[in-house]
Amino acid sequence: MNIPSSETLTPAPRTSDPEQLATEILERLKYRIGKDPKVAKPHDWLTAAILVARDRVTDNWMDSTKRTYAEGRKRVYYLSLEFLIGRLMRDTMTNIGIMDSMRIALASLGVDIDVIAELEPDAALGNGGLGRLAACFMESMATVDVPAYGYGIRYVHGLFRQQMSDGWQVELPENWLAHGNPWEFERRESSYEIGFGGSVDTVDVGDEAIRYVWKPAERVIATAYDTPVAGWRGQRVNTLRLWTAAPIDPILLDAFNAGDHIGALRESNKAESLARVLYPADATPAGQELRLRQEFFFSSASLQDILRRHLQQFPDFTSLPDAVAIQLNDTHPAVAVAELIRLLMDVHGLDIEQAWSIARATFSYTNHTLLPEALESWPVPLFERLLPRHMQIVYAINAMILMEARRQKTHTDQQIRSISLIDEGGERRVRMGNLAFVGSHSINGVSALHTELMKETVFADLHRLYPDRINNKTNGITPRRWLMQCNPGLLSLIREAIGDKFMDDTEALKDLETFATDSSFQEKFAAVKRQNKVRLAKLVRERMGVRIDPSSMFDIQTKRIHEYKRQLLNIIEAISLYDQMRSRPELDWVPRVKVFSGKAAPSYHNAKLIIKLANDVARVINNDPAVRGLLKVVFVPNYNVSLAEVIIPAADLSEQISTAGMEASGTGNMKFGLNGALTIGTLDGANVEMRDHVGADNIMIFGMTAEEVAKVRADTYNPRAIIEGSKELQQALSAIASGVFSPGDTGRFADLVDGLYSHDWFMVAADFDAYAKAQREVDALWTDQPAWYNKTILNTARMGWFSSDRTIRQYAREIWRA
Ligand code: B1N
Repeated sequence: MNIPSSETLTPAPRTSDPEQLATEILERLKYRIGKDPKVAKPHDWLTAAILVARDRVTDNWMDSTKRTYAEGRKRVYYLSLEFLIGRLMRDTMTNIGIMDSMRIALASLGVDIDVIAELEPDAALGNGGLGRLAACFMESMATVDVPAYGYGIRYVHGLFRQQMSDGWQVELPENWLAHGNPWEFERRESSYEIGFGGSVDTVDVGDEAIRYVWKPAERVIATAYDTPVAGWRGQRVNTLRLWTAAPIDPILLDAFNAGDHIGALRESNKAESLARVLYPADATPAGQELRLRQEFFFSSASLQDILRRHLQQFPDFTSLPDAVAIQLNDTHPAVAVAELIRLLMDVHGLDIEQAWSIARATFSYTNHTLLPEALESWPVPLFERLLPRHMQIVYAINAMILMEARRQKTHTDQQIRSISLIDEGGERRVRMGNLAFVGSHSINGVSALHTELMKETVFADLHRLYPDRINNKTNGITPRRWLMQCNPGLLSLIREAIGDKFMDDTEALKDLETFATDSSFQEKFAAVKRQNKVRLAKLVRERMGVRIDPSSMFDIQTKRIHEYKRQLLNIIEAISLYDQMRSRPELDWVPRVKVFSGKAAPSYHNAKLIIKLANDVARVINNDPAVRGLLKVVFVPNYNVSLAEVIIPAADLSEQISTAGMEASGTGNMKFGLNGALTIGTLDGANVEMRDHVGADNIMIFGMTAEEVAKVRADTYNPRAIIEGSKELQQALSAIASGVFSPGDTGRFADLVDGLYSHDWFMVAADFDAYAKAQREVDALWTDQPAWYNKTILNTARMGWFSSDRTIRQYAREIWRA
């Protein structure tokens, strides 16, 4: 029998006229979902529409894979514990160019695409910027034609849903797979065994050589699920491969038959717990055993998959670094360094020198934070118990590195200690950052400032030993999702003004510069902004019952809640403004709405208290007639990718106010700027480069520099003296402490207020006056609307460089050589 190739199964190039699409939708509805249109529910229509899009993507997906083989292209593997992809329907349909036809096709069947689009779950397999970056990178790698696989975990429950209960954050489980996932393909054949625990044996293999054999005590099976990721214009489609965990024996029948029904499922539960839930930690410590298990689980499965694919094409692994680049997204997959060496040595028979040099030439590592509490390290006893063979390998690598450092004679004992893979101060711990560093040929930071600080702080001594390895790759965002899809009004306006070139080359947005002072363009730009604000106001009223006025300035801070991001600074400034509005009602106050949104790590006490404070302050200010509606505060619950898509286009002012030196890059800052918001911010992370691109006149920078922060910290900072020297700040703090916002519970915010007086680690007091002054300058600018729009249009025009296409091209050229 002749087996048809997949080509002969591919229908002639499909047209995407609405009639054809409508026919396909009805086909999917009938044969894949088993429904007649008369009884189909909105979810069925959603699934049918997605299946039509997925089939079209699949044609290009297979072509892309074949092309990668045929052209002998290098493959890039992006290992990340998080992919915060959000909804995929609009993204995919836009990228393959069928969005408009789909709208018409569905309408002809009586279905509103915007209604069913809202039903698609928001895949929240990530916490914040790091996970969202991975998602933007996946889309950009497909767009700029880099053959790439994203590897991660298919969490059954993504990031928790946030609800407010009397202003406190409550976490509820998220269930994105409740209606199934029409995007993914299960790949039963891509399954691998993953071991934990046990012991290490040695076997004599002759010639005085020995081989190590790890005998794990526990084993689980990792199985792949693939989601196609289509780039802009749909030519390349890459793969997001997420692993799920299953037991080898789904049920222990002996135990079951002996009546132990729970015990019979214990192994099964333990295995499945690996892929059960995402750790809700964003730059906060997540150091439990299950986390290390997750890290090893997905690293090992991914490497086994990579090595198997390599051997299908090449005779051995000497060619691995030429054929493969593996990017470690932070230290979460750093154990892969030891696992690759184990696989090459123990399974494939290489010696340690060969394995080590192949590993280093293959891996590269991105650091995303300098916060000491977020730098991963594992207690040696835990690491050794779970991964005994990897512990040996870590010691072996460490010996090589420390010897190299000693030979160079440039490092003091203290410096040698800081290079070590083992932290010997107190309980011994494996330092995952050092492991990732020494196992990689490239170590990059995510903004220019962050990269310089990496060289000066956490990795100073490793940098002296390997001065050519640290490099910068400033983050970016995909302009498809974060401009073209989330802001259709602005998209049309820009196309009308400068044509479509920017849709393929975001930096062509520069052509808008000439319109920045054009009053008729300014009016249209303002009208688009207003429409977006009306949309947000509607959402706020529906979800929260609060009315906000679209003609007010929308002043927005959305991101994870973290002390270093200083939502507290923003709230205190709101309180101070409230004080002043009441005491000087005769002044021309600029109407403002302060919008907050973001989740706190469930175990992060102060972050949760900040959410409560925002809500308590909102209640008091919003209900005080003396304010006359000139100031409103809202905390919008459950920030996620789809909510961001509504909030960001509606911002007039973007708050990027972290303590200088602490935000590695930020990416929300870029999204707001691109969508025509003015930024008020510190010289931190990528804000510094945003100032360089948009021009210092078009961004409101305030506060201490990273250098000043470090200096003030070293010189015994005295926040109490600063607070006592600032009337506004002192008043705001005493309002909080005296229970103005927590009547009957004056102690509620003591941890926050006392923290400011006693240490103020994040320098809220030190920057307060500068921040308040900058806010009044923002007010003044607002009263001159042509000047305001001149600046915000220039922001949109000059933010093109922050496209993740640019970032990916830099990774491809300078790190991956792909
Ligand atoms: O990564 C983003 C940056 O833009 C942000 O500035 C940075 O804060 C963020 C442990 C993290 N750094 N570290 C994390 C996330 C989860 C976790 O479990 C750390 N996230 C960042 C993209 O570069």
